[in-house]
Amino acid sequence: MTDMIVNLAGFAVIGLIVWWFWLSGPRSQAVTGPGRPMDITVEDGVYTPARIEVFLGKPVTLRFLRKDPSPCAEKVIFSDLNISSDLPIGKPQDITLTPTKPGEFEFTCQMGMYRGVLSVKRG
Ligand SMILES: [Cu+2]
Repeated sequence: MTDMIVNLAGFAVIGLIVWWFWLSGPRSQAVTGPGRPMDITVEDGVYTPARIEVFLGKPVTLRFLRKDPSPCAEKVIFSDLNISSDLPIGKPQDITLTPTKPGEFEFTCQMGMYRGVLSVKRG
């Protein structure tokens, strides 16, 4: 009986981990447009916010603030948009772009551990 409870607890933990990493989606979201830069913190393996909504044809500035000193975080790459940039530690790095096609564009560190999504909407 005790074994079964332990097993069930184990499955519950596994389920929670699966949900957290693969199914819960980005844990923060922000919308931005022309004007003010959008701050994105790079820390503890996550971009915050990890999902950024922008509008087609409207220039935006994404301001990356890297707090993670590990080499993992040293670059941000928008592979679909042919944009990449080095991120200095503790110093904001701006990336300005104008979305030219709608859709969802992933941005990652060079190893793909940090992950974020740029969602381009028609507007
Ligand atoms: Cu990495």
